Amino acid sequence: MNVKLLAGVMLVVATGSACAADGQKARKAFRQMDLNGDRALQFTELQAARANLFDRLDANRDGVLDEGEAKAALQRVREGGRLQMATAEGLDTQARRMDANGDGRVARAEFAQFIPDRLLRADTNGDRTLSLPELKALRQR
Ligand SMILES: [Ca+2]
Ligand SMILES: [Ca+2]
Ligand SMILES: [Ca+2]
Repeated sequence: MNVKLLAGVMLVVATGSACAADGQKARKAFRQMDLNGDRALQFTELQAARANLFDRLDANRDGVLDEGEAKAALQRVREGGRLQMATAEGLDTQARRMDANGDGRVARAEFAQFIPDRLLRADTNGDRTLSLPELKALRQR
């Protein structure tokens, strides 16, 4: 299993929706993820969104993302033109962090719990919530 490839896919797909370059798309993604409607993105809301995303990517529904599923997702990311972002993220480190038990596969819980470094850093006041100003700063970086 190519965990590195998988991590790249996951990063772009998940962070891409939260900070899409296109403002309208970003707003729509934000409204979908902001479950409690407080106009801020709690990490718990992000994790719920990632669990949903996992279910979309897990084509054979076995609760684990395999290489074929990762490649299919990567293909979609490529078409969306977001690949550059993935390569900038320090994939090795992120991949190791996502595969929490180190068995070389990414299970649904591991995937959902994982918060990409980019988003951890964006939470500048450390309250595990991304406020609108914090998200805005993220998009400008
Ligand atoms: Ca919220
Ligand atoms: Ca699967
Ligand atoms: Ca915050």
